[in-house]
Amino acid sequence: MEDRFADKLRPRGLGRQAAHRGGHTRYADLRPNKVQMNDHPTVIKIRQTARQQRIDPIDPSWLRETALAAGADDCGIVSIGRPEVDDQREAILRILPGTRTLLCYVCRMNRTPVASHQRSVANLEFHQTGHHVDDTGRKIVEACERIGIQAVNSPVGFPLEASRYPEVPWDVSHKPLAVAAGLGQMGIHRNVIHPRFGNFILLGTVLIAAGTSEESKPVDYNPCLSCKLCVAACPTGAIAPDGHFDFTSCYTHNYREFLTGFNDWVEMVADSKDRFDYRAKMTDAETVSMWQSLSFGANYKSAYCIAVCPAGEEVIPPFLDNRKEFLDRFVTPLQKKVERIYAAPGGDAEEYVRRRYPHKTVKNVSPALRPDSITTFLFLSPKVFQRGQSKGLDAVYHFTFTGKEERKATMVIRNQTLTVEDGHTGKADVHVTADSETWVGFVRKEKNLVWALVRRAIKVSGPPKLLAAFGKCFPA
Ligand code: B12
Ligand code: SF4
Repeated sequence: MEDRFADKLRPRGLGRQAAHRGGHTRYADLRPNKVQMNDHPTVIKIRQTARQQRIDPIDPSWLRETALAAGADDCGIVSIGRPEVDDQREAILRILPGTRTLLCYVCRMNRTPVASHQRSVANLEFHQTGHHVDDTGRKIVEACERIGIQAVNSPVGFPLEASRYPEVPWDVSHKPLAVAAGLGQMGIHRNVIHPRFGNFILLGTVLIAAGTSEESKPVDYNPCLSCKLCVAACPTGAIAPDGHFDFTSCYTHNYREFLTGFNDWVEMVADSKDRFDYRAKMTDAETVSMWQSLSFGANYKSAYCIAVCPAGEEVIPPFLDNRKEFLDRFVTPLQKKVERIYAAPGGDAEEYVRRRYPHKTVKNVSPALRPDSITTFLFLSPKVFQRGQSKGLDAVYHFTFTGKEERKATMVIRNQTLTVEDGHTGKADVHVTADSETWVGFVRKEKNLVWALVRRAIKVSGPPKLLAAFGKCFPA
């Protein structure tokens, strides 16, 4: 009975030897033999049709016209050999082996909705433009496939390669490629500013497995005016006037309902004794917001840095005409907004909001960016390091990890900067010797430090105050 059913499913022309053996169909058994392949209708049809020539190299003006027709507002071309691609080349070639050209493009966002203090309005514009960027990439890929060229569009942001978390979960970093493609320069707020459209753009990149004869050069000036309105508007203090970007401050607030912000919420639910305990931790509005993010796409909490930026030829006129009016219209409403700001306890953002925006409420949450190995501990440390908390600290920490992951590393905290190096360098002020799994468990708050010290799974030599000062730089 089973065999007759399998016979019915077998495409015509396949040898009878393709029957199940011992319950498993072997792939080799399913292949048609050569005579049957020659008789196959698809094979006959294709052999009789004149095949389109693969066009390589591609005409650069065809690429540009295709990108604009697909929905891009501007585009540029970068060859895979360019030095700006050095740190991404390997990842790009893993996605599309044979990539020789990167077609970078931008899609404009409507400025007034992005500048709105209503999150629903601004988020809709971010999401819709994000979808438009992805659609544009798909259409470019479709056009390339029609001329026999393989191409891949890289997501605007999400989905990410989530399984790689907490290591970098994306492969193509659009910003440096857009800069190489002459689509703008990064402003003090780390977003790419287009000479005409300003920072009201989202970026896309299509990887193309063919060459082209021309490519773009970076814009020879930075459209950023250094007006620092982004510094003034950011509610978390993530953008410093000196150009330092505090990843954790931005991520913990703006991405509260994304990625590990979501992890933290799940753990809050899991830790709650009952509904009343949960309600003590989360307001009804926050739960509704989480539901909204899950249903309609995760919503950003701020992006004020983009909203207030006056750079770009099409954006700047009202700023040049009347600065005070520009500030009153775009910056002040965001500064005055009464809202909840998510911040790591004891981190730089918490301090900043309490000092700068006393009318905003700080809610302490964990960024939940935690390592799962010594490698990810060393990788993530600079991302979560809080330079404000390291003021006055000048110390060298040597780590010796034993057990599952044997590794030596040096961390130096000096001039409010953290550097991480492999091996032991310089003279240590503090030496930590730790079983690698115990250390990771301690950083993840799964293992108790006192218990680990008593059991000698973690040993510390050096002044305890330097160890405490170290911990203060990494609020969790
Ligand atoms: C990671 C990321 C972020 C991070 C870090 C941003 C940053 N400044 O690098 C966070 C979560 C903070 C973020 C926030 C925002 N982002 Co974002 N983001 C990205 C993403 C996925 C990669 C960024 C990147 O390439 N960085 C450059 C590399 C070279 O930076 P880096 O110094 O090596 O590493 C930094 C980060 O990448 C991060 N990082 C490093 N390793 C890891 C590992 C993990 C697990 C995580 C989570 C982060 C992380 O820490 C570093 C410190 O800044 C891109 C999409 C993409 N695939 O390119 C969008 C992108 C950069 N984001 C964008 C936008 C619009 C935003 C927001 C406005 C979101 C919003 N709508 O509210 C804010 C703006 C914040 C700001 N002022 O920069 C746009 C920028 C458009 C433009 N005009 O330039 C992009 C290009 C998306 C797109 N396709 O258009 N973003
Ligand atoms: S997205 Fe928000 S928190 Fe992040 S830098 Fe911009 S204004 Fe600040």
